[in-house]
Amino acid sequence: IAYCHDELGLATVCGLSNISFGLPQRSYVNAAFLTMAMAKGLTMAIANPSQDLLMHTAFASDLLLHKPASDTAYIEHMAAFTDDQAAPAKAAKEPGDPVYQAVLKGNREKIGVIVDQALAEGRQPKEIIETSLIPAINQVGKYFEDQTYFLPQLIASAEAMEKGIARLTPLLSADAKDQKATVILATVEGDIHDIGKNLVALMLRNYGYRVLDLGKDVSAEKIVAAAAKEGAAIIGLSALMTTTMMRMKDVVDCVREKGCSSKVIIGGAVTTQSFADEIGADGYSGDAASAVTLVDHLLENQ
Ligand code: B1M
Repeated sequence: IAYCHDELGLATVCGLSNISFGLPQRSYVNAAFLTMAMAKGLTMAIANPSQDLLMHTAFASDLLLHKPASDTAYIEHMAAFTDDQAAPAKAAKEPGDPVYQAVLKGNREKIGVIVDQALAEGRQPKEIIETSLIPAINQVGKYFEDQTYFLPQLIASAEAMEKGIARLTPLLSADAKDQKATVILATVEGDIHDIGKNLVALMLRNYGYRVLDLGKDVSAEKIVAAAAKEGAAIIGLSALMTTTMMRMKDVVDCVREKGCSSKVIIGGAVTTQSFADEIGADGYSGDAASAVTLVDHLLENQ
C-alpha cells in the first residue's frame, strides 16, 4: 500500500477480513489492520458498512490523519451513536437560507459559491452579513455553549464565516468615501476572536475612516505604541472572553500612563457599557454599525 501510495501515486483498494482468518474476535484485528493500512495511504477498503467498529475506526482514522472535513464528518457520524442526537435535528429545522446554512454547517468549501448565488439573486452584501452570516455564527455559539456542537464544528463555522465575509468585503469597500481620522483596532492580548473586530474595521473603512488593524492577541504596549506613532484619534478594542476583557483595562491604563491622546472604545460579546465605564474607556458599542456612530460622536465632541 505504501509503495503504491508513495512511489507510484496510485489509489489502492483491499479486503480486510483475510488478515484475521483463523483468529478469535476477528473484528478487532480487522479494525487494527484498517487503521494501519489507512495510515500507509489505503484509498478504499472492502468491508461490511454495518459493522460499527469498522465504521467508527475508519472515521476516527480519517480524523487523526487530518483528511479534509474529517473532523465534522466524525462528529456527524458519531451523532447517531451518542445520547445527544440533537445536532442534526436542530440544524435541519433552521431557515432554508443557504448562506445561513453554510455557516451553520461549517461549509468552508462552498460558501464562496453560495454567497455568489445570493448576490446573483439580488441580495445586498450588507444585508447578507447582517441577516445571514451574523445570526448563523451566533447560533453556532449557542450550539457550542449547550454542547450540541464541538470545537471542530465551531472552527469550521468560523472559517466559513470568514470566507463569506472575505467574499463580500470588496463589494462593501467600493462605497468608501474620503478618509477621515485614524482608528487603531485590535483584539486584546490572549484573545484570538477577530470576526467581530473585522466587521468593525469593515464598517469604519466604509464610512471613510483610516483603519489600522493590528490583528488579534495584541499587547497593550503594542496597541498604544501604534496609536502614538500613527496619531490615532481612536483606539478600538475587541474582547470576546471573560478571561480577556480585563486586558482592555490594561490598554486604558497604558494610554493614561504614556499620555497618549487617543480615545479608547470597546466592544465584543462579553463587554457592556457599565464595564466600559468601570475601566475608564471613552465609549462602548454593541455592534459594528453603532461603532461608527460612536466614533463619529466622540470625534465631533473633541
Ligand atoms: Co470562541 N468562544 N473560543 N471561537 N467563540 C466564544 C466567544 C464563547 C462565548 C463560546 C461559548 O462558550 N459559548 C466562549 C467564551 C466564553 C466566555 O469567556 N464568556 C469561547 C471560547 C471559550 C473559546 C475558546 C477558549 C474555545 C477553546 O479553545 N476551548 C477559544 C479561545 C481561544 C483564545 O481566544 N485564546 C475559542 C476559539 C474560537 C474559534 C477560533 C474557533 C472561533 C474564532 C474565530 C475568529 O474569530 N477568527 C470562535 C468563535 C467563532 C466563537 C463564537 C461562536 C462566535 C464569535 C463571533 O465571531 N461572533 C463565540 C460564541 C458567541 O459569541 N455567540 C465564541 C460573531 C461576531 C460578529 O460577534 O465578535 O461579538 P462579536 O462582534 C459583534 C459585537 O460584539 C461588536 O460588533 C460585532 C458585530 O456587530 N463588536 C464590537 C465586537 N468587537 C467590537 C469592537 C468595537 C465595537 C463593537 O469597538 C472597537
